[in-house]
Amino acid sequence: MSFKADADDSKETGTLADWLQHATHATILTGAGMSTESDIPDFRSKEGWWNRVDPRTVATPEALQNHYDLFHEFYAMRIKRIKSCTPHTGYNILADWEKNGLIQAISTQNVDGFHTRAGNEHVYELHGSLHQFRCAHCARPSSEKQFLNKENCQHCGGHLRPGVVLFGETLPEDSWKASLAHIRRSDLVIVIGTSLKVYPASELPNMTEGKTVYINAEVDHPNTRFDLVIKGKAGEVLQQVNA
Ligand code: BV8
Ligand code: ZN
Repeated sequence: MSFKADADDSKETGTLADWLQHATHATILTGAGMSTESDIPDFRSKEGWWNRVDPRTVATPEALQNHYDLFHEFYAMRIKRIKSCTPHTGYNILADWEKNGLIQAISTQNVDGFHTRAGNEHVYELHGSLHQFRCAHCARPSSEKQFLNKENCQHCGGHLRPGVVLFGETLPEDSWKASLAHIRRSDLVIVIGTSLKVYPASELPNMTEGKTVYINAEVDHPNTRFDLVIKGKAGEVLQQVNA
């Protein structure tokens, strides 16, 4: 059975509040839609990055290797953008939920580090982070300043890159394993602001026997995969669940 509701429909947010109170192990899975209310664009919406830039030209190992200028420009722009943004109220709510024992972990596809910044401690970054840097050649760590200045690696002269997972690269094993473990033992999984189009993170909601909830701004097809679907903006829905 699947319910559908708008953010202003308090029945559905009330159902989620009830499930949250009764869950013994709850895990959150977030995507780029969690950060649009903080003014960070997502990827696949009308205003998203992939409607302006072809991901193959900027977010693949081939781009890093063959078009470093474009690759560097794209990531430098995003890093600078994040600096002028801050986590919104929805982030603070998720941090409170963890402090109060209502949720146990957050797995995120986001690379902005906002969950940690908002105060969550059990955060698993499935697609890495825009706050870590390394040499693309020898893998030694470097700094944000070196990356933004477009310096080369001090050890081998290689190009520097942010610690994000590009298309075709494998996910960090520790984050993936921890996410799987949390989701497998969860009796409640809440998926927020993701199109679920990117493998293997897209498989995570299928790996629980617990209740599943989908909170997303666009819900265009009947979503039988979830026990509860709430159409709305992440920040607004979370505030209503908390009310
Ligand atoms: C892997 C870089 C094993 C980091 C990103 C065919 C060819 C080649 C590869 C593949 C293929 N088929 C499948 C693959 C695998 C590929 C994949 O899934 N591709 C898809 C797209 C077809 N996956 C991989 O390559 C992964 N690795 O599989 O390794 C392997 C290795 C070698 C060979 C085979 C297998 C690596 C995946 C990581 C990719 N990295 N970007 C960066 O620059 O950030 S992906 C990119 O998408 C982002 O990183 C992001 O994290 C990720 C997920 O996107 P979402 O977060 O879901 O964002 P999206 O915009 O899509 O959706 C946002 C939603 O929120 C929307 O629905 C919107 O309506 C909603 N929304 C907006 N605002 C709000 C809101 N909702 C609520 N409130 C709001 N306010
Ligand atoms: Zn190097």
